[in-house]
Amino acid sequence: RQAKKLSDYKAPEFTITDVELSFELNPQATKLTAVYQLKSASGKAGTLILDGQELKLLSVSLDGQLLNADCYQVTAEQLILPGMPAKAQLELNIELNPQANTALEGLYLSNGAYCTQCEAEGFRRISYYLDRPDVLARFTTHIIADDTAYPALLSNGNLVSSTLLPDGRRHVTWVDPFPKPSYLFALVAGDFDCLKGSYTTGSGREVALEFYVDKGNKNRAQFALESLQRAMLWDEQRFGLEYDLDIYMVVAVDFFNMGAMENKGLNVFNSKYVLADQQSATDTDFFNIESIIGHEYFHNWTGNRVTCRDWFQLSLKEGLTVFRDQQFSADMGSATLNRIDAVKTIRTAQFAEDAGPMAHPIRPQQVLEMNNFYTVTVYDKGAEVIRMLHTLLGQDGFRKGMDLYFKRHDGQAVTCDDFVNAMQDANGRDLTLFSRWYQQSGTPELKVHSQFDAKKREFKLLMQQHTPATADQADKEPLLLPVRVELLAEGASLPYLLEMTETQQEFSFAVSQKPVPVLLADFSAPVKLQYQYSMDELLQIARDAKDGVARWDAIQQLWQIQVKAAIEANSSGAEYQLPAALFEFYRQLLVKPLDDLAFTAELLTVPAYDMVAEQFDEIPVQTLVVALQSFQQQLATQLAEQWQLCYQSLQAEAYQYQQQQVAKRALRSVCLHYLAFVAGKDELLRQQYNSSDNMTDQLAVLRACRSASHPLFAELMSAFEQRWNKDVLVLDKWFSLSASYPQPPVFNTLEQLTAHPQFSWQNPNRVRAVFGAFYQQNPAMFHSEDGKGYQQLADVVLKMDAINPQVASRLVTPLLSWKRYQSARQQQLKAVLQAMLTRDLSNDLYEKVSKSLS
Ligand code: HT7
Ligand code: ZN
Repeated sequence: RQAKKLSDYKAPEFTITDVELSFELNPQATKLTAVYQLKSASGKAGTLILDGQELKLLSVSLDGQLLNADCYQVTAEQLILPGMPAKAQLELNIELNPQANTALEGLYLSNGAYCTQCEAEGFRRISYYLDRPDVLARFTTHIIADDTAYPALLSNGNLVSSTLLPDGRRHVTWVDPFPKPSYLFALVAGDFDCLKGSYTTGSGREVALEFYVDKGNKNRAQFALESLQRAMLWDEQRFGLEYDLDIYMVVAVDFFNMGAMENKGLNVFNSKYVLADQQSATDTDFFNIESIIGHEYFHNWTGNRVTCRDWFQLSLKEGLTVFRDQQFSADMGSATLNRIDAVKTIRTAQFAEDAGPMAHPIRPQQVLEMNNFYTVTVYDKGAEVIRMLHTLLGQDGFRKGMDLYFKRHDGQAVTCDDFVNAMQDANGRDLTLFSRWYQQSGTPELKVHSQFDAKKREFKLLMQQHTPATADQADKEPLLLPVRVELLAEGASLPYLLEMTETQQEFSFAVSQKPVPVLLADFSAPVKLQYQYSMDELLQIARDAKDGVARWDAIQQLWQIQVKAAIEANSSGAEYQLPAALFEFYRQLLVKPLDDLAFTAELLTVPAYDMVAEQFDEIPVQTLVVALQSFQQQLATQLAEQWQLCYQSLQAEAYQYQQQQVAKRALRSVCLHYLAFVAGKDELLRQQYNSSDNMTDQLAVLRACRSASHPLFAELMSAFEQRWNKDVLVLDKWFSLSASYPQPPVFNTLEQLTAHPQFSWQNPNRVRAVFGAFYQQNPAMFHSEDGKGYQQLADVVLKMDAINPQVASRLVTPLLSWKRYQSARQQQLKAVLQAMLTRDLSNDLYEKVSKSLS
């Protein structure tokens, strides 16, 4: 199997300027006629090589002449046409079988509706093509299908004609005036309900907004529509970017490999990121909908108008667009809480990726299967890199850079260097050193010491940076790190922005008293910080720092200290008791919550297993699980009265998705969580479950009961299943809760879940709901000592590989990091991976499994 390398990039020898596609839809035999206007870059004739996979080629014509089969060559992945003139019209006739397409790439069926997914390399499963992002063509799409069964026939751009044919079929034509790469092509055909709205752009143009959803779900799309309107306004106000077509359509489908897809003018969404109402969706679901609707909309400029030259540049559009959606969410709600969530993602999933066999820079250098590189590194670390530019240049400087980027590159396919150059040139600042972030993988460690000289009234920070070797790259160089610092002294906080450029550097500050340094405030760089804080200093930061992220982070560090102490106590057979100072801090927070109740809730939450685990080179699974459970039990028991009083002070009100209410529910849920660990709270739990008017509060009860392994769990879960049995999207929550029950019966439960009438191996949402939850939210059982959890997941991965390689390849991730565990687990993990490698694997799975064993 041949990996592709960034260093091998060559501009295409031929390009396609215009594409005309005509689809006659049929579940098993869709007919496609594809007509391309071809042009050679050199002006000379040559061999044209088109990408194609799993296609039935019926005929090929060149400039109107049918070609004999010996004039071209068809392989498993290419159509090779020698002697192609410098300018030509090529026509292909192809037959497709959407019904057999379980990989959900190319043209497939979702509950009877046709839809497409072309990013990254899915268009080649629709037609032979130059399926690479630097070939930009104008697309015209004709769709012919039965008018009764498929009243909605959609594609990119604007609808230019719609004709009912005598045989009862309809023929529609869509023209997209913006040249685009094939990965942005989309087609949808089905019988949907449509929620309509509109948006008037800053320059006064009216844009039709249309949301296509399963029948009966129109009301559940209202929030998504309003989110889109907010996103459109925000992008005009923040970046001066207006929408450019007359119509923006969103289609919600149940069968989908990822969250959503930004096809030009016709987004396709996983229905879970469109449909919501208070009965069926949680506050987090509403938040995610707004953020993902924003993300896909923002791609219209960062991704579609300016696209990627090649797939190694994926972070050009994804890192930047995640940064933009994070800024949008921060402006729509709490900036601090949004930032905390982003930090959690980096510290858990991204640092873990850096430490594992799939480590790669935000611009990968070598790829076997592109679908494997839609990663937390490319997306979220990519967004951190953009954020550092924003920190270094300031909001205005960043905006100047964005303006220049669009001025230079609108309508082009470009590289990450082009983006950094625009930032550099617009601000007159050399960003050569900064660019290293694009080439270097791994998590930098930032070690800091401090010195105070009372006589000189000088405080010094001595900083060292070091990036450990990663699986893909042995040698590392120093990076440009923006380090936000606050110095706390005499009740005041002084802010600084330091720029670290060397391996070692010293920074001096004139102060009269020894300050407590708040280091890496706002998590200003994606690094691991090491500084010896005392408990008292951390508590002071938690109380007095200006930056909310730093306050939260101080509590995280306090918990890390507790975890280490608990592990030490455990090794000498003792049970560790949390210190009085920590109870006192929590008691005060409960008696007098901060103005921001959501932030208070966040501070009162014991870090999750994966946050704590990431601090260890070798993860002591069972000790961590036991320690975290014991911490929650101790807090629950010691402060039982305070949890109860705080809970009672937060009376439920008629549900609205609105900031203050969301915050209040978050704090109530935290109180309820601890109360589930206290005896005698059955009535309270039952009461909240039965009386609440919304999914957030109901799910809080189920989650609390699950975490505390409370006897009520089974009873309430059964009620939930009965209530939501017909609504698969909601039932996914039940699947996840069932799979994350932290006790051994869960292995039987997993079997029962996959036999449930609503479970389907073909539907990624169902598979992820069960098995994603099992490995992400059930560390005790996933890592169970007999290796059963690993074997269970390995079996599922192999089964899925034959159905949907993208899903299989995402599911395998937790099995890859065998080096992070103690020897018995290492052996078990290695054994399942080695067994996998003896099978005939997809490229997706092969790339990951083989790397993990090499
Ligand atoms: N740009 C999209 C990435 C994507 C994708 C989406 C759905 C299914 C398969 C996919 N492969 C890649 C989504 C985004 O980042 O906005
Ligand atoms: Zn994206």
